[in-house]
Amino acid sequence: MTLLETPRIHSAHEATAASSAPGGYDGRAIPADVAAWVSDIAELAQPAEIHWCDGSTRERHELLQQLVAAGTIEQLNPELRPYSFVARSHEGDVARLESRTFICSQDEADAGPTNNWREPVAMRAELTAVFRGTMRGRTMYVVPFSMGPIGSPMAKMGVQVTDSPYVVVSMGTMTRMGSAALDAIAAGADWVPAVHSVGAPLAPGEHDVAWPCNDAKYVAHFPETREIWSFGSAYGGNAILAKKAFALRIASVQARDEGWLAEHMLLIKVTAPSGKAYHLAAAFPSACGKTNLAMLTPSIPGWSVETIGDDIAWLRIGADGRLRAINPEAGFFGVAPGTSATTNPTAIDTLWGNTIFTNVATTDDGDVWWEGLTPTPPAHLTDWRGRSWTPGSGTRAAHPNSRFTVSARQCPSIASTWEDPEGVVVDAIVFGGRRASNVPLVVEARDWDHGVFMGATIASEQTAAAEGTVGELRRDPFAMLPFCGYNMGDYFAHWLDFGRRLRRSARVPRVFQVNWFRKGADGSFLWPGFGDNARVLQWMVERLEGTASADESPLGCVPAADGLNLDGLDLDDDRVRELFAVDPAALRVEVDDIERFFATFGERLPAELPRQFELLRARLDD
Ligand code: GTP
Ligand code: SPV
Ligand code: MN
Repeated sequence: MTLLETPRIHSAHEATAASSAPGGYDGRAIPADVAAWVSDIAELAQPAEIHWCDGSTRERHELLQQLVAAGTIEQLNPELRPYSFVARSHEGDVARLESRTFICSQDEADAGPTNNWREPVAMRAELTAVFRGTMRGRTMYVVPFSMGPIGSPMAKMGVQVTDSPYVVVSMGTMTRMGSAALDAIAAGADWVPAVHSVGAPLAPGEHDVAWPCNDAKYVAHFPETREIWSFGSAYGGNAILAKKAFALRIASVQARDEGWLAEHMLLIKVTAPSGKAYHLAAAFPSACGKTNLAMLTPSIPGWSVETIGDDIAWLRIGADGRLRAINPEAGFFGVAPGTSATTNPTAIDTLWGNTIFTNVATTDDGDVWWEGLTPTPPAHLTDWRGRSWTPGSGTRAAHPNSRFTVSARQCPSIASTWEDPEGVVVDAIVFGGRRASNVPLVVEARDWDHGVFMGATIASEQTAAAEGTVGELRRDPFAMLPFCGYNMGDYFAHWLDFGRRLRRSARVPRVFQVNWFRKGADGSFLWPGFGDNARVLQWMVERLEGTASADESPLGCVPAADGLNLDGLDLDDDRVRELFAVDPAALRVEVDDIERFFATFGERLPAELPRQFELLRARLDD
């Protein structure tokens, strides 16, 4: 391979020689293995320059200025939305691409039936070809990051290289990014390498586009060597590789090997009127309500909910034998549409400033708008594509997967313990999905193994978070379908085994299943949702405390009559009945679907799941 130009490895310290900004690099601080890897990638991708990110606010400021100059982002009106920006992506780069997400394990069976497997040697050859020269004319940023508070025994390090400054600023919000992470690596921490390019090399003098990307896209994972290679997209989980690629796909493999869990879960602290606090971890598929539950403002007096995380949780059995969890992220990459002062006032407060919005609409006075922000849209907007938009045009002003990127520190409901290096004690685990029919508002599992069956059989209507047909029902076990880095059958076995280990410890968390999205015959949601979901949290807490009674249903335990606090809610008895209705005939169709789904795992399906399945079938036939 011939190099057009030998990349010059310079330090942030050098780059900002006039400043005495702390955290700059002085050659010595760069671990040799990181330097060697960076230089290998540079040789392949041939960037014009290399920039080692120190994570300083000055560096962030300079990158934002540069992104404005390049037209990638536009600054919003500082009086309405201080120090905030809107990005408009390429129209073909708006969501995660599951069909281009690959698990490249040596053995196809280790990727399992739910993943796209690619033979690793062939994939390496393919990736080498697409990455050759792909950063020409661009700067390659080296982005060291920590998932979890630096110094936490549960934290893990990574280094991403990327030629997208938009991705760098996103990583700066979503992770603990910069020299402190590199120092932890220099001190001996393991790190996961992640290579990212938008796949749009620039010829000398060529004018850049606002959102460079490539029609060919890859998000490839090598679980055995713990590597990530992503090409062609700058959007969300395709490009912010610390998030889904590392903290879920690679981390799930690490978790299997090391005896912990890496999950697509929010984490909250719920405090009852008695002052007693409980922690819940809840897994819902993409765009199914994690951020909203994480920031919930209870509609019932005396209860409070504090936020620890809104998308990913890492759970392990602590030294005290309790189940403990951290949020490995440092920010929120949240769904904009539907977020309003009524549905999620905490998110609205969080987004007051210092926020990057992507693919939302903008108002004529330089603020943001999306469907659901206000009951009626402003008379004129610029839509997510950058075109003039008026109500009644028949198009959406904001893209359905438009998002905000904001620091967790700005969230008024953030718990004081959210960065506790030991994690918080988890009292209950919740599984949910978006189900118009069949699935009741809330059900409690009979025990851990039944809870694993609930998690394994989650189905949900597809949302705009990934490509595909919105509304189509699919199995999304543990809300991890797009995020489990290994054979999902082995993952189920790992959960069952984790339960056996928990049973030997002090206390096994309770497991629940919820569905905020059941619809009535008229097609509207039966349950008001959002702040009223606190009523369901109350029932869960009372189950934990042993004060709420439950009735048996074929699916598990449901609130007894009057068990759910519906005070002040205008919900007639018929609706409540519909919310909890169990229709054996419809569920038998569902059971057949589960059977077909389980069959795809062959001998990798742990025996406990068919056993749970037969129990369910028998209960439905009773
Ligand atoms: P990812 O970031 O993709 O993982 O999504 P998420 O699970 O965090 O979903 P989020 O909380 O952002 O919600 C997605 C959409 O569902 C938004 O449009 C919300 O307004 C809507 N939503 C959330 N909670 C509820 C609820 O209780 N009821 C109803 N009807 N809609 C809800
Ligand atoms: C999801 O799709 O579950 C997300 C958004 O949280 S992304 O980071 O793009 O994966
Ligand atoms: Mn998510």
